[in-house]
Amino acid sequence: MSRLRWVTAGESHGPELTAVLEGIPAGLRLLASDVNEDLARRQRGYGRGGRMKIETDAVLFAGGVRNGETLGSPIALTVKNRDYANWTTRMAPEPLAEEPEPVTRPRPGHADLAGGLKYNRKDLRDVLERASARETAARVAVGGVCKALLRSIGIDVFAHVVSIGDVIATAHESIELQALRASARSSDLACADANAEAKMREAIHAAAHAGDTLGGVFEVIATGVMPGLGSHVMWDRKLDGRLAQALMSIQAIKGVEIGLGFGAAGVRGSQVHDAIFYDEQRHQFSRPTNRAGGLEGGITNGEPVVVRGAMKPIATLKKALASVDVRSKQAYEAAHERSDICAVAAASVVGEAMVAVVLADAVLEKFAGDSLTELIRNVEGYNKQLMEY
Ligand code: EPS
Repeated sequence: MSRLRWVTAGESHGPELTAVLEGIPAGLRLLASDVNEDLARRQRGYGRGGRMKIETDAVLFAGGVRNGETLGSPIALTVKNRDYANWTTRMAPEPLAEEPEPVTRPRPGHADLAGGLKYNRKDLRDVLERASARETAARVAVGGVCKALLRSIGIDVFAHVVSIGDVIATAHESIELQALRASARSSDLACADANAEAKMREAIHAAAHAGDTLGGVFEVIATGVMPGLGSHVMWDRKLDGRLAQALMSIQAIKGVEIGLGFGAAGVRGSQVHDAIFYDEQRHQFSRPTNRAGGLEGGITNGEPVVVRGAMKPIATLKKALASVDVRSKQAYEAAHERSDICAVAAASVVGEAMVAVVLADAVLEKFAGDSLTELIRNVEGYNKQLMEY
C-alpha cells in the first residue's frame, strides 16, 4: 500500500539529522534550494529560542539525486547540527571516562519520564535528545522533496497559523487561498491576519516574561488535489485517517481536525455537508462550500484538503512545575533547558511537510510510475477518465 518509505535518525545535539526517503520516481527536478527554503521557514517565528540563532539548516543530498534530478534510488538527506560543536563530549558516540552531568529531573509534558521508564535510562538526556522537536528539521527536508513531486502534478501545500494562546485569527475566513498563502508566507508568525499577529506577539512576549510557554493551532491546505486519493474500502486506506496520524505524530500536537472538525458535531447535517452541483463548462462537479475539508469517505473529493493541528504549549518551562529526581526520588522542580517560548509557526511548516508526505504517498499509490514521465502520463489518463465520467 504505502509507496513511500522513510525514516529519520539523529539526536538534537548530535552531529546531524539524517533521513532516507525511498519511492520517489526518477526524473524529478530537485535542488537543495527547494528544501532549504522550507528549512529556513521552520527556523523562524517570534518566540523561538536561542538555538535557532546557532543553526542555519541546509540539506545535503547524500544519495538519490544527481545533477539536479532524482534517480529513483533512495534519497538520503542530511541536515547538520551546528550546535554539535558545543556538545562533542557530552554527545560523543564513544564511551567517556566519566559520566557527563545527567538530566534526572523529568519535565512534565515532555517524553522524559515515560521514555526513561520505557528504555530504562537514568540520564534522561538519552530520551530527550531524540524526543526533541529538532527531529522535525529532517521531516521538513523529506516533505520538501514530496512537495516538489506534488508541484510537478499541480498540487500545492501551504500552512498558516490560526491561533496562538487565546488570540484567534479570522482574516483567512474571507480571503482567496492564493492571497492567504502569500500573507502567511510574509508573516513572521505564518499568520495571515495582521491584527491578530500583533496580538500574538504580545501574548508570546507576556508568556516569556512570565517564564511560561504558549501553544496554538495551524491549518494546512492542499490545493489542486484530484478527486480519488485514499479509499473508503478499508480503515488503513482512508486518507483522513492517514493525515490525522501524520499530523498527530508531530511533537506536541494534541489534536487534529479535518474540515469543520469538532465543530461539525454540534450543528445539524444541513449545516455540515457540502451540496453537489455540476459545472457543464468545466465538465466537473463543484461544491459551494468545503466543510468536509476535501475528504468524504476517506477519499479526496476534488476540493482543497484542509486539516488543522492543535499544538500544546512547549513543556520546557522556566517557571518549572513540580517533578521528582529519578535517581534520588526527591521532590524537585523540573529541569530547564534552553528552549522556545512558542513554536506554532514552525509546527505549521512541519504540518505542511507531513501533509505533503501523505499526499505524495497517496498519489504514488494511485498513479505509480518509476519515472516522473510515467507518473504524469498516468495522472493525465485519469484526468481524461474524470472528464468522460
Ligand atoms: C528545536 C526544537 C526544540 C529546541 C531545540 C531545537 O526542541 P525541544 O523539543 O527539545 O524543546 O529546544 O533546541 C535545543 C534543544 C537547544 O539546544 O536550544 C528545533 O526545532 O530545531
